[in-house]
Amino acid sequence: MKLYYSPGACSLSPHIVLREAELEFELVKVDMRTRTIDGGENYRTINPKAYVPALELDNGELMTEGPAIVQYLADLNPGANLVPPPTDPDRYRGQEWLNYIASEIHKSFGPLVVPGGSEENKERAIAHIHQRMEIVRDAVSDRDYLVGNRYSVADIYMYVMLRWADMFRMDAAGWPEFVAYRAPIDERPAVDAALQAEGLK
Ligand SMILES: N[C@@H](CCC(=O)N[C@@H](CS)C(=O)NCC(=O)O)C(=O)O
Repeated sequence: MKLYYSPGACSLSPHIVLREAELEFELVKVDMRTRTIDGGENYRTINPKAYVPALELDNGELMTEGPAIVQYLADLNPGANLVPPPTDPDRYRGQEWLNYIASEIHKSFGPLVVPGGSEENKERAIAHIHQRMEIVRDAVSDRDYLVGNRYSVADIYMYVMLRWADMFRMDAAGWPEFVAYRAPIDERPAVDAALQAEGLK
C-alpha cells in the first residue's frame, strides 16, 4: 500500500494507524503547493480530489477520505484493536466521533489556512473550533479515550486536531483535559515513528 501524505496534514492520522496496525506501506509525499509528487508527476492524475490523504491499495485502487481509510486500515489487523468489531455499538460510536471530528472540527480549520483570510474570519473560526472541541474535552474529562475507553482511530484523528490547535496557539491546546488526554498518545512508539518519518520531530 502507498499513503499519499503531506507533513503534519490530516494524512498524519492514517499514517499513525498504518504504524499502529503494523502494516506494510510506502509513504509518498505530495507537494501541496504544486500538487505534484516526487519526480514531478501531477497528483491530480492519481487522486482527482487532489488532496491528502489517499491510500493506494496493492491492487492499484485508490481509497480517499481519512475516516474511511483509518477504519479500513484498522480492520486489516483486528489484533491491533484500533476499532471495535462490527455489531459492537462502540464501532458506531467511533464512527460518530470520526464524523464529528471531520465535519465539525477538521473542516473548521479552513479559514485559518486560506491565504489572505481576514483576521475577523480567523477569530470566528477559532471561536467555532473551541466550541466544537468543548464537546470532545467533556467526553475525555473522566476517561482516557473517546470510545469504550480504549485507544482507537478516533483518538488518533483527534490527536492530529490537537496538534493543529497547538500549532495555531489555540487555548484549547492547553486545556488540562486535553493535555492529559494527549500525553499518552504523544508517548506511543507508532506516533513517534510517524512524526519522525514526516520530519516533524
Ligand atoms: N474530506 C477529506 C479532506 C482532506 C483534507 O482536508 N486534506 C487537506 C490536508 S489536511 C488538503 O489536502 N487540503 C488541500 C486541498 O483541499 O486542496 C478527508 O477527510 O480526507
